[in-house]
Amino acid sequence: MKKPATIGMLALALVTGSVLAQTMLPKLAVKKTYKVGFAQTESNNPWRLAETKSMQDEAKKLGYQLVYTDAAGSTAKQVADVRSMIAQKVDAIFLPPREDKPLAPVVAEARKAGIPVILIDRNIDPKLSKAGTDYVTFIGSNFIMQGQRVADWLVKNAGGKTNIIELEGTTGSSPANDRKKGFDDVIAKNPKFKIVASQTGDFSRDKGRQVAETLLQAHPEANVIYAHNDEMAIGAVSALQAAGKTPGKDVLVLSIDGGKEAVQMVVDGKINYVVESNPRFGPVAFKTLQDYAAGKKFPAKVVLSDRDYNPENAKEGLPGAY
Ligand code: GYE
Repeated sequence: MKKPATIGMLALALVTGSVLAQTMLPKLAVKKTYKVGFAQTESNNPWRLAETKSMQDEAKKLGYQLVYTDAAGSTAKQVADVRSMIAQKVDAIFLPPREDKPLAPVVAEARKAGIPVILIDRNIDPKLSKAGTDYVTFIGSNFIMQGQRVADWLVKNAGGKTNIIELEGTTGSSPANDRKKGFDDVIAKNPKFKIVASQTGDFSRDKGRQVAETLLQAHPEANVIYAHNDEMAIGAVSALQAAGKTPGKDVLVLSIDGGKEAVQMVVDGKINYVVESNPRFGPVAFKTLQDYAAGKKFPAKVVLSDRDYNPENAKEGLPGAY
């Protein structure tokens, strides 16, 4: 009688154990210092550089070791970078998933290796990875709201300009998906406005310029350009100038990010409206890590608030832009 019961209990314990292992986040010990990974996506724009600097500054301030990698715009490299951090047994990983699906498997691998992951700046497809189970939390902006804010501004201030070219961010990235959804949904409710073309410029200045050039030729009626980030908006400004059009006047230019160069262009009247996306993650990211170690529970998202820049406030806001 005793024997089967023991085996039964053991089997139950094993099953329960493995279920728990599948559903619980790894613990993080409270320590004086940590070795933490930060797997950056790329470093080709001021937003990324500001984010990296903020993370490095905070790690330095706290006396933590930061294992920093740069995926140079390759999602496959970012996957490999996270794997190498797991192999190096870092205490925790800060991850901005370049695309929202391909990073899900390595987030699970980190958890299985006992390493908590905190997502920063970009999110993962919620069907593939869950906050509180696969990773601790997502810290970042509400991208849908950013897109809505740009569209709301346009609806109020268009002055009859209603034919929109949309320059999308990196395909499959959460900010590109959500900035499109937020904007397009508001536009769909305002039948005077029309998105005449929408294409990716990969969040890059040069691609943004090239795509804007092509789309402006194909759609000479376009008089609004909505870019999912500053870099593509700055590229679009060049494309407009090359086409003999005055950016900000003949064609309204709208963007998201709020870097110094773009805010200066709002001051100069070349860009009309910018919603900020705050890249200064260092303090909030490391505070989250410490609070997590101390046992605090987190919501699925820690949402940062973003300001905006328009012709009335841009000059005053310029010194605070990154
Ligand atoms: O807008 C863009 C960057 O993920 C929120 O990525 C970030 C975006 C930001 O390359 O400029």
